[in-house]
Amino acid sequence: MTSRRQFFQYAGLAGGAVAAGPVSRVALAALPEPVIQTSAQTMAPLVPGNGRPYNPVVTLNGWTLPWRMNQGVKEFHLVAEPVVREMAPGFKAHLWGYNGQSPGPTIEVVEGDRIRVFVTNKLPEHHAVHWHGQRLPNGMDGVAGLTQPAIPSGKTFVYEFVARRPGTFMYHPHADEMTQMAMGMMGFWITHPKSRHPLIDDVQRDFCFLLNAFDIDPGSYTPKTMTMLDFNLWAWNSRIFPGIDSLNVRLNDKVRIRIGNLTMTNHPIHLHGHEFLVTGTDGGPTPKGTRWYEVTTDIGVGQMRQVEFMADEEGDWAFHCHKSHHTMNAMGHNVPTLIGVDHRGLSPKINKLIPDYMVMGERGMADMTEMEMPIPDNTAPMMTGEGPFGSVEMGGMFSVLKVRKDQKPGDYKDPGWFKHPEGTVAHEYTGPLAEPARFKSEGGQSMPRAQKAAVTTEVQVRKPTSHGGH
Ligand SMILES: [Cu+2]
Repeated sequence: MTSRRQFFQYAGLAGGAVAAGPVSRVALAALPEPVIQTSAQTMAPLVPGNGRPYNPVVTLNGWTLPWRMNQGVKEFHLVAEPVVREMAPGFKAHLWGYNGQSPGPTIEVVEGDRIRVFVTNKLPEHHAVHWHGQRLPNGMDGVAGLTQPAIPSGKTFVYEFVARRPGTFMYHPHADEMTQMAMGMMGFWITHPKSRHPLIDDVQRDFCFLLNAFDIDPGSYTPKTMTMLDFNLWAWNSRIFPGIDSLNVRLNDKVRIRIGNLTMTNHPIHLHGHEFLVTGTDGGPTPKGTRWYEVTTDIGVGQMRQVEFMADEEGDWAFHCHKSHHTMNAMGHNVPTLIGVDHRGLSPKINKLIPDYMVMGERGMADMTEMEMPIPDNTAPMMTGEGPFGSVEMGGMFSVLKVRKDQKPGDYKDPGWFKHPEGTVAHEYTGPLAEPARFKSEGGQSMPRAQKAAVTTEVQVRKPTSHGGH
């Protein structure tokens, strides 16, 4: 457990965290006042002002919902409503969410807590909230039509249960689910252990975020909700790179990252420079004998994974989904590969017909970040993000783990770019360059084809310096 002094250090961070204050007897008879978040920044951890103590999490580009205690019950108030979410600087989306943001606020409770969640529906259609992964009375499971009537527009329903097992959970709609999730409705739920747990270690940093996906045409604001698989924006907590905050830790901190997948495909999440253990799933903490070190863990649809590692290598370490099209933002899909095609002379001709025509992908796609390519308003560039050495050429599900010796304990602030020690950065080799030695026979077949008249196909390789050389 974190000491009280550490709590104050967390609380001293910039952010909009609201501490729970005393509530009058009259007010307790009414609904808890909903807390609305207007910012898409990562908020400081919400230090528990009452109830059992715990070490709070940090929600990437998100926040934790304040509660009030009412005769021993933790009361929360979620408001389902249309929101405007800044997905990246310069790009806002019209989404549906909870309490002003998509995703909704993280709910943090302690094992054994009695919970009461008021859900007010301000959507134009009915709603219901499913508490994904929880042990609870069947009638509290939040499946519209099956375990409860849907919450009509304008009405408030109450959910009540005991947080029976510690772990990493989510909440999401279970009424017109495809539309409401495609619009960004979801949130994180963490149940902290009530005392020392043999399978849950103390950590110095505890992060969480949800994987979500949208289909928003460049230049527009509202997701296409009928999309089944072909989403074009891959997000962490409804943010896309370079809009995702970095994960800032102190050298030799033990770090936990909790991730839930509410997209319609799997995401192999990959961390550079460190090995991690999967210490928890949707079912709770994993037995120690089942843990092994990895640098990538695949998170299936509807699953949660909790990974832990020692941040013992200083630097700026990439942290991203390993599907390379998930680290790009919206783009045209039906573009043929043009690598190696010589376009010279073609552009001027086409430009006579279409003034803004631009050759795309002749040398690869990296040009897409460098060119001052005209894009519609309210659109995130396809590949972007200025690093200390140039463009990172990323988008979507990408962020950076920043490990620093001089980061203060409990300080989640961005320390800026890593200052590499002299002589530790890859650099140009300027010595003599020998022709590469090649095998006499390149390739070959262990089971050759029958000797028929073989037709030799001429394959030409164009190298960057060989324009016109063949
Ligand atoms: Cu992915």
